[in-house]
Amino acid sequence: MTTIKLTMAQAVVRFMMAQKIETDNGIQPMFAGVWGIFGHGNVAGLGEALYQVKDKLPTYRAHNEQGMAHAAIAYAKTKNRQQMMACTASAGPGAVNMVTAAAVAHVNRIPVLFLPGDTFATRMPDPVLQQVESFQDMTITSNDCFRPVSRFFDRITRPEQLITALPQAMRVLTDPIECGPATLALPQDVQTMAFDYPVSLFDEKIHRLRRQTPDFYELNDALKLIRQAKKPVVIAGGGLHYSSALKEFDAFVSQFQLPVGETQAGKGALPWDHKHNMGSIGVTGAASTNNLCADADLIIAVGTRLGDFTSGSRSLINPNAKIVSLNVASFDAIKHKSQALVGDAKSTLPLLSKALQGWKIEPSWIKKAEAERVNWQQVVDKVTTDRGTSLPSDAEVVGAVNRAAGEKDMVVCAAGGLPGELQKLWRTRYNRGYHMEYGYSCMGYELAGGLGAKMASPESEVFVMVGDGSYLMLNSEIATSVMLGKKIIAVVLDNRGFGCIHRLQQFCGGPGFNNMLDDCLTTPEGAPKTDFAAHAKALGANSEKVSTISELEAALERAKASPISYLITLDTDPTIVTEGGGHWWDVAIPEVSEREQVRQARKNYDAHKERQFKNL
Ligand SMILES: Cc1ncc(C[n+]2csc(CCOP(=O)(O)OP(=O)(O)O)c2C)c(N)n1
Ligand SMILES: [Mg+2]
Repeated sequence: MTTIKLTMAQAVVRFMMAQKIETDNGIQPMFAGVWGIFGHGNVAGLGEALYQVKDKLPTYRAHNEQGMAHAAIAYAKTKNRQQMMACTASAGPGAVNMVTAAAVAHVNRIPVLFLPGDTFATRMPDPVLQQVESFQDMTITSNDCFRPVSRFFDRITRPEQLITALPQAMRVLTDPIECGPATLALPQDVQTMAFDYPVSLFDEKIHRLRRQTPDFYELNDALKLIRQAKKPVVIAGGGLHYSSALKEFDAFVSQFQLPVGETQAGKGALPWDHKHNMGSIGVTGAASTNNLCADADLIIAVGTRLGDFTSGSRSLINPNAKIVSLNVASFDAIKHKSQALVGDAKSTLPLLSKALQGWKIEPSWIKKAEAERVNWQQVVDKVTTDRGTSLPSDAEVVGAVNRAAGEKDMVVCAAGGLPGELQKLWRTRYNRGYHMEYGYSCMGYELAGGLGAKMASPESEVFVMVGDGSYLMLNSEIATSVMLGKKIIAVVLDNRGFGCIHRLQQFCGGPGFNNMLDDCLTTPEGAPKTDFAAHAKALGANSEKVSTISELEAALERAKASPISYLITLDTDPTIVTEGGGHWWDVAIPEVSEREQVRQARKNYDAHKERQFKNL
């Protein structure tokens, strides 16, 4: 056997470079690059190894480990999981800064290879700087925090362990079902240890993303249910994108004239003006889709994990409706007592199209759906039109940004009031034009996510829509976007606080408390007015502040013309949300309280819980 003497870190890097993914777009390197913030836990080992290959596998320096991992997630999401990045951070705080992002990747099922440095396997210098030191278990390090939020975890305590660990990590990253973060914790001493690795370990490996066809009996059971239905609704989930099944999906819903509701992750599966696209579904759903769900006799859920926002906390879908859930993961397919149809969407939808030939749904249902769709578009037109007031609503800002966005442009968002407004109102023109992290809805994803999305889709103008709260939580990757020449356009909606949580608090019977800056403990002068434009300028971006929607429209044109990242900030009204559509969301209310408002809210809550109970 031919061998090559490499350090463990050199072997990790060499192995990564040998991995390729073959898709309809040809063969691509699996890893487009590595994000890294070095410290003593990775600078000498992995840092040295990455330097050697820097011309073939670029290393990108970020400013915050969570931010860089958000960028890696957004990159892989934009690439439909067909290409990805790795992230390395130093042992201790640098590594743990990535744990939240690992959870984001886990919930959203996005592949990221995490390579945190770890404490010495030999334990000779213990406690090394930044070692947490468990009193009762010497094997615990802070990297154990990655375990619950990784789809695969290993700690490489001997260099030869890579021979079995690396292929397993690649398996998870490329498996449509298990896909998510893979973490290899790399003790700093082991990174530098040499081993005679078999040369064959580094042979080019071409991965293909597995396409599962359905089980014969399960398919027949699903077909039986579908054929009986007269009033179906289809849910379009994120799995459609990852399966590259959009053509097949369009063919399926067009053939049978099926109304479609989009989840946050599924949005863009059909263009907004597609004849059968009813708009969004669920808590932040369009009235069109939600009205249909209340009356439907069958839901065909495709590639969705049926989260509470989609299902209206299990109270949206009429309890008599049957559910057929087509999903690559059996974990998701059996939810809500569904008839599971385990399979890849691209492989399975054509089988349904063929086997269902002759299936006719009620003509009045098709008419009703069309009327609902037209009505809903009128609501969207109305709320996204400039009212000419000095304090615009989020919806008006969404309208202005949407009008400024071109055919191939993208909006990126994650948390606050905006995800709801965007899901209802954003008119998605192309399939990757809507990038919402709403699995974990992690504040601080937006700006860093925008950077990753831009790196994956350089031809797109990337509009990051972000609230003042999320901006203040994590904004450092603006500097990275300027440094790398990866332009984003950030639009900051400053309503002076956590507007959506304030509204939720009031809905739950609470007083204004600790959400809006005016309701927080401050000095007598009050909370400072953050100058977001000056802040972004200080990080190297172009920026300006505007007051009205027409000023915003002009500023967006300047932003598009700017060669570097550009931030526009404006004050917005925290009280206005789009009233049309929407649905109840299960947020638990205290059973006893001294506040009458809370007692009232609880009554309302109990009534909804009854409805939810019927759907269990
Ligand atoms: C990391 C993180 N912390 C807390 C939350 C809970 N949370 C959701 S939205 C929100 C407020 C967001 O404020 P802002 O970005 O200004 O948006 P707005 O609600 O004003 O539209 C909070 C605290 C979260 N989603 N993520
Ligand atoms: Mg806010």
